[in-house]
Amino acid sequence: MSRIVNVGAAQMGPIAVDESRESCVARMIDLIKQAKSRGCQYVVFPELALTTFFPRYYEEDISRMDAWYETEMPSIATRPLFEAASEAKIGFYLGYAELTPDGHRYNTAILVDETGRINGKYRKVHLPGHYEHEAQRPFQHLEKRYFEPGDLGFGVWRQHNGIFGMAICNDRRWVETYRVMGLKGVELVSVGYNTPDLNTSGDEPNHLRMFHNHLTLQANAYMNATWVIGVAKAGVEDGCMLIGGSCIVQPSGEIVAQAMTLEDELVTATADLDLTRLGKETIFNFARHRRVEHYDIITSQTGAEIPSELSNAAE
Ligand code: CDT
Repeated sequence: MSRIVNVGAAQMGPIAVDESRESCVARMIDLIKQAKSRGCQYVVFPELALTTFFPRYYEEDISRMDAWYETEMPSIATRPLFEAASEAKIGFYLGYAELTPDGHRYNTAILVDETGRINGKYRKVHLPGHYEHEAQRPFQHLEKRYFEPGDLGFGVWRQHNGIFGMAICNDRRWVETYRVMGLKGVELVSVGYNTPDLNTSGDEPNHLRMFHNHLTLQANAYMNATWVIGVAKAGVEDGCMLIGGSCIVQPSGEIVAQAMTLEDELVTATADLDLTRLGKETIFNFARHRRVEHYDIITSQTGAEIPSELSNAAE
């Protein structure tokens, strides 16, 4: 049973506001064909990979945004991707906006196995941005308006003889995301993202957007002894610059392959899932070293609260 998986980070360039799902799927099928020719068995696509990043548009009546969401998966438009991938015996991660039959809206990713079967589903937990139009911003980021926080938690699934997990964009900045999956033995975490190169909430040099992207992917890979594949939708989309920097991170925390462009680009690496063992059995052997008696506050309290009595250092 091989635990060596040839993996691909299938970065996508911008998706135009009027670009059809069929066009996006055709681009993804081209990336699948490249992945096949390079021996990949698993490919990761970005967050919201079937449309432009529509939360940058404000709409008072949310139901008027329904056309941006998928109501079935696979659909007529996306089935060719499932067929191309299963024909190539490639599993994949795909991000899209989901509208459920009972009217819930989620920022969702699915894990599809090499036969084209949906093996797992994740709904984004850490939604960034704001609910209302905020005129002072150069562009809007209305994820809190258009999505509910995910209701499925951080699952893991058996795939490619390993344990695979998923997260979406802003989730990658939160240690809890990876630690919950780490406690389920995760060996490969896939993360699609759409990250503007500008922080519209405060003053911050643009270069920090890429630094924080890689910092969080690499640090959490190391601290949970897992592979992490981060995949961007990149380039100037509808006047908004999105960072690239898609990368494959090994369990040591080092980047082993990284995108060079802001366009559709496949980045590949050979992921030996057994490279997770060193960390999991030694420095990050959770069973041996974690001290849960000191961690209650992590799940019982959400925001920071300064204790009424601060202990002073020297006793
Ligand atoms: N899509 C997404 O989650 N983007 C956020 C943008 C920053 S906050 C508005 C991110 O974490 O990259």
